[in-house]
Amino acid sequence: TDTYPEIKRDERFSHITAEHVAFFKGILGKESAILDGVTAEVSGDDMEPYNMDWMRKYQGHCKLVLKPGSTEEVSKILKYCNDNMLAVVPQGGNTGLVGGSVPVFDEIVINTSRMNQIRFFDDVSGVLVVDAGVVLEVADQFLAEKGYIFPLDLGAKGSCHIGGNVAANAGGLRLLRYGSLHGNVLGIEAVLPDGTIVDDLSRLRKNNTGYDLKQLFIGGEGTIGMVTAVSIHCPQRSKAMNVAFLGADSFEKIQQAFREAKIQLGEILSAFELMDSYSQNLVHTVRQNKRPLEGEYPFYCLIETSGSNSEHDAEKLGNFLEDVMSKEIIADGVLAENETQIKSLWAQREGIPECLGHWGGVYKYDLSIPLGDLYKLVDETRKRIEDAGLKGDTDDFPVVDVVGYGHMGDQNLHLNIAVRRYDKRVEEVLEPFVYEWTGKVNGSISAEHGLGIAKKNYIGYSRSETMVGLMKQIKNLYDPNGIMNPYKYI
Ligand code: FAD
Ligand code: 2HG
Ligand code: ZN
Repeated sequence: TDTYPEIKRDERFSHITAEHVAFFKGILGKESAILDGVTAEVSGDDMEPYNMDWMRKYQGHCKLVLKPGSTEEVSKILKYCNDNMLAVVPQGGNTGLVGGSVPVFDEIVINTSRMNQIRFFDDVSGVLVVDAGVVLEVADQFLAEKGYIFPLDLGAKGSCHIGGNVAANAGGLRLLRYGSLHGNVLGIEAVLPDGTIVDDLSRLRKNNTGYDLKQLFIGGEGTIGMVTAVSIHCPQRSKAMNVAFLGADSFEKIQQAFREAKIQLGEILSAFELMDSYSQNLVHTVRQNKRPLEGEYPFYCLIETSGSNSEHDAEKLGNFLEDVMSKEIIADGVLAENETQIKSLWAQREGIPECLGHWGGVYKYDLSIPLGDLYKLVDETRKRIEDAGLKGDTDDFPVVDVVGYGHMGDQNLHLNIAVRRYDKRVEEVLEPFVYEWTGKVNGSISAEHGLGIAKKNYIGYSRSETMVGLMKQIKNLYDPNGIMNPYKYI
């Protein structure tokens, strides 16, 4: 795991005592709502899911996990923490990829897993109101029964919480079609560190009554308050879904295919995902599965359409495939013929993050880059790693491979460096190089994962001093004692 020797525990924060624990027990009542390693013995294994991040890269030293069951409980907890200078980390499914969801030192984890009720759904407007701890996939299954879909989908859907998604402003696989949470979230209920309940749980699509303060919590990464419920506009679930998997000889050709997909598939296009051969080779090595296409190509893309008429959409996608192949934009392609094939084609893309972790660790860079330049960074990074003699097939080399994939339709590259172990030499080759490069092409050093602790020192590559200054003012206004998710980006 990565440690941050340069970060010191902030001694303004209190150390947790038996008296504090007794207060929390009084609020929460139930045994199952508190994991108390302060006054009792708790095994490292029991604490680990709350202290260790998904990548096993960032590890905190929390000794107390609180699982409130209601907004009122969150309010009492936060007020007490604020009055007693106890630092906290809001946590959902702990699937975040920037080290933001785990403590750095002994901050108290406030986990939303017990706040898991679906509060309201209107099947005319598609408005859904849920507690922050509802698992994304649970909400989506609930909506599926009503003919609706959650406007966000991502590989961690089985464990991430909607509050966590909103706090991270997750983008995911269908942003191209359904847009960002900044547009879909209609309202938020949140608790400020002083215990104030911010009831902005509007169910309206339009509400131009002053500053739109809920936006500060979307992507706020738990630094100004704790989201306790979310109201969200959900679109109709398309009856028909079709998927194609294509291989191309260059990134230039993938760009041409994207252009054609937008022209020819228009309103039914719901995803356009990029994968390079290196990412697909690693998936194949780990899973030993049959590849979707016979031949191997430097680049692949997955195209999904969602519409109301399966035959019509299949015909459109079939015609598109024929057209791009006849124009030699695409070298080969396959169309899924049934649900099982749709799932297995998606697995080639969604499975990448999990497969890359197979060797021990991954350096992850989640970047917005203007499309024309998007893949150049992967080539340059691979060359730097090779020139430094860090990549090889045996245990002597830390780096397994350098891969690029991502949400092509959103100009969002996932540059991942799969490693056998975390190694300072690798990090030094990558940082600040990747961030400098991204800054120079006017990209963003975080497209959708946030800043957390991983990018806390690099915000300046994407935001001006003035912008960072304004963010600090907001942080100080909402959280004057700094107890909310300290040591992270702000
Ligand atoms: P956590 O990881 O628990 O928390 C994330 C951040 O939000 C932390 O800073 C935490 O302190 C804060 N937070 C959590 N809950 C609250 C709350 N109630 N109030 C205030 N702050 C809170 N991201 C994408 O954008 N697109 C993807 O396609 C994508 N795919 C992924 C695939 C995999 C396999 C994995 C492991 C992750 C992926 N992610 C993706 C990362 C993504 O951010 C998370 O999966 C998800 O949005 C986080 O939800 P969570 O409940 O796990 O939040
Ligand atoms: C995805 O798109 C996620 O699969 C994860 O955002 C990306 O692991 C990553 O770098
Ligand atoms: Zn992503």
